[in-house]
Amino acid sequence: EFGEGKGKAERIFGLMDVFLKNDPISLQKDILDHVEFTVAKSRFSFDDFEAYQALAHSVRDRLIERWHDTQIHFSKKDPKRLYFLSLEFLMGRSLSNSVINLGVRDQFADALSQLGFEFEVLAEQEGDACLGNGGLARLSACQMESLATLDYPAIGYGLRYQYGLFRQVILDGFQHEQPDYWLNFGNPWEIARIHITYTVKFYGTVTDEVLNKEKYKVWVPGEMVEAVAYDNPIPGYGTRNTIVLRLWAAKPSDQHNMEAYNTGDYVDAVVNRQRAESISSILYPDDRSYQGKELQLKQQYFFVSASVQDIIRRFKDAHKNFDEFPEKVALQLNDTHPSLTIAEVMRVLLDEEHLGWNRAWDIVCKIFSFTTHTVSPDSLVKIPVDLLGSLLPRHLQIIYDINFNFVENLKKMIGLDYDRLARMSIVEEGAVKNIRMANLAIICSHTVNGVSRLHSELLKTKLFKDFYELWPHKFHYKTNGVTQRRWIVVSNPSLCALISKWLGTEAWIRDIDLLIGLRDYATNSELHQEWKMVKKVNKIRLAEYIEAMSGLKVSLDAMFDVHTKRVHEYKRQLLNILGIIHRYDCIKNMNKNDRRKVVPRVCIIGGKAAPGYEMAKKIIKLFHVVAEKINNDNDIGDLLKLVFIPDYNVSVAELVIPGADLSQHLSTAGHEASGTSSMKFLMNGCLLLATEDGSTIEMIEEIGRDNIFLFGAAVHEVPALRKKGPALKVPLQFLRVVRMIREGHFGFKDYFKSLCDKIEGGNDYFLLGADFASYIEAQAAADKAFVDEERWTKMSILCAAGSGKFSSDRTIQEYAEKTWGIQPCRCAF
Ligand code: GLG
Repeated sequence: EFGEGKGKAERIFGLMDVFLKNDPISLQKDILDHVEFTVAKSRFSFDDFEAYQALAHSVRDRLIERWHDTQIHFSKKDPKRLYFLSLEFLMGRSLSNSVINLGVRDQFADALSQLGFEFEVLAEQEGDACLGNGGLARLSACQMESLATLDYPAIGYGLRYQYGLFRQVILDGFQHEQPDYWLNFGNPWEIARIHITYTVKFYGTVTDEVLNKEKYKVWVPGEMVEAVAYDNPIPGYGTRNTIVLRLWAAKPSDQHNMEAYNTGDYVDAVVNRQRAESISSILYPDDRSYQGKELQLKQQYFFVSASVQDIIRRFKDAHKNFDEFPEKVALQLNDTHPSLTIAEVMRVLLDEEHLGWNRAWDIVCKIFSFTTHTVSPDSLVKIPVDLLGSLLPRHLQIIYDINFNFVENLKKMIGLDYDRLARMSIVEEGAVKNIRMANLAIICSHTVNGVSRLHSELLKTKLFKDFYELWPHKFHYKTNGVTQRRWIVVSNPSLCALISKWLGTEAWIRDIDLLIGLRDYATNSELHQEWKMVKKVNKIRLAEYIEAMSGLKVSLDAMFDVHTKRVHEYKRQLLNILGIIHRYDCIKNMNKNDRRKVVPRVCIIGGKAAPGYEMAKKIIKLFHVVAEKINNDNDIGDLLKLVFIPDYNVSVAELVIPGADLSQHLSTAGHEASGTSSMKFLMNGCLLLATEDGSTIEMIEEIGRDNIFLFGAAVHEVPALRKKGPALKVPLQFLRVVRMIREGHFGFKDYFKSLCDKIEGGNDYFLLGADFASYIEAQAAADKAFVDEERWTKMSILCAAGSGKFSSDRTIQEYAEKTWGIQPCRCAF
């Protein structure tokens, strides 16, 4: 339908090709057009960055085309849609992933080479989109890609932060944070939808109004801000379906404070207006903790309100009333951050759609599902009642009403058990009254998912025990997964080609279970040779990066031992460092003969510490001082080299993971809800050294105990070990390495005192001392396996072969079938 009758449609079709063409000449023409007209450079003179921009725009054209087709198809079919709400998405780079998923990687590479450019070189020009902190945020990105690939009708919603996660700079071994103003050079991967805007209200008062003899609440806001949509297309692999991640940016509202202009305070009024934009300006850099700042709450509500308006607008475009809402809408809350969505949907249905409490509540109970990513009560969002009441007065009323009904019902079910009632109430009493967003989410969601089997057990027996006992049917888990498109096809092209060759098909890229077929060749010597070659190529790539970054030359014969993730006490990077000191100490005390038997290692650590997290920052500094000492010790040479990779992010991970021989996952058992980097390492045939925590337990089942180096206390042993306090026996080697730090062997004696105090004398909450001996043993076992090349290669093949379960395709399919009730809706072009 083109509005002006058929003639116009025909004219348009006559003017343009139905689809963009992907032959080399058409691609070159497109790229050059973008050089000239988008980048505004002469097509006779442009550099790599400009070429990248033009290339990105040519790819974007193809994304837009498919996305339009997908939209039209979805509108026609009107399927139930999934709305995935998350405050964090760690997308990384888009170019390589897009061309692979569009199936035009080789065509673009050919077209570019004829123009004198290399695809790989241009791809390196792209910066990362770091709109998230760590695992949770990257998981959202992987899941969006799987949703597209599996043809599910889904939309992601989030915030378009102007400053992504800080850039980590290391000066003298200390972490410094620099702002990541990532939009400086524009972002070709987003489409600004300046006509899709919604007004978001804050502050103000609630009044009563009567309409047709019914009483309604009316919220008169004190501040209004505009939300503008920025769409980021996400193409599926092996399908035309392209879905969208819609990120909201805050802009000043025109309705804002007209008064100020009229009173002549023009300059002040404009400056004030500008402040509205700060809502979407910055991503909070704290992993697993909630700051409770007003701006953070504003961010949450801003993104929630805009998304809900968008969802309801889309629904109303196709439906006359709300009867079908639960059959057409599934809302996924990614952690507690978007929980306000519940109160917002209630508010809209009550105050704007006038459905009445019972009908609104009935709808709300059918549409929400909630996934929690934590095991720790401290990570659950709590909002002080005073703050919520001032910023969102109507929402506080609604939450109180939901809570009143809930507690009244609960009393009927469990009696007057006041302790339990207090624990389960949405309102936390105390010196500061708080709203517990997790309780709100559990009460109003039909399903509460954990992110691994162990995590779900811990939710049921600890964190949400009271709720589990009340509603066992609500509690489920979907073990996390990662997308093999990014984590093998994009990041490890040589392995990708090798797997396809041996399986005789590329079908595993969509159907990961086929990887299991590699098991048949686990002892095949020809595959072994090729497998080792692939690892070598990736190690060379990583070694070159290390040298370019730090000047350090590392030996390719050494075991590349990698420990990359956010720096946290529970993730125990400190245990790794203590293990390294122990190794160093042992080598120092060996005679020449024994030194010859040492397996050379390159120990690589990377990861950011939250800016206010003192202890994590000390751990980073400790690694650097230890590295300084060891790397400059002539006795040691290539036997042990330490490398810190600064500013670890998605694109760096794509380089590091394929080049790793061994990777470490050391969380104290019971602290890592799932862990997802381990899945990426596993897919790339990297062996794991790990505790029995999070999803590792399920990995053991898939690859077998013999193919992983396990150590440390199991979850059920942890409480008893903690209870022992100072009486806990720790090995002498442990005491010795801690003493070396304490006594200033690596310098900075005073600075590390508090760190040493934290792991000695009964203060060792994360049980480094208790797990030390078994950690050292597991490391020795890894050394032993590494020198037996044949065994190591077989283990490596079996790791990749057994990694199929950890694809986000599997996770998403489970969510779609069991939690969201959505069906694939494949665009049929
Ligand atoms: C969390 C958890 C991880 C988990 C990830 C994705 O700490 O264990 O793998 O979410 O579910 N904050 C996180 O990154």
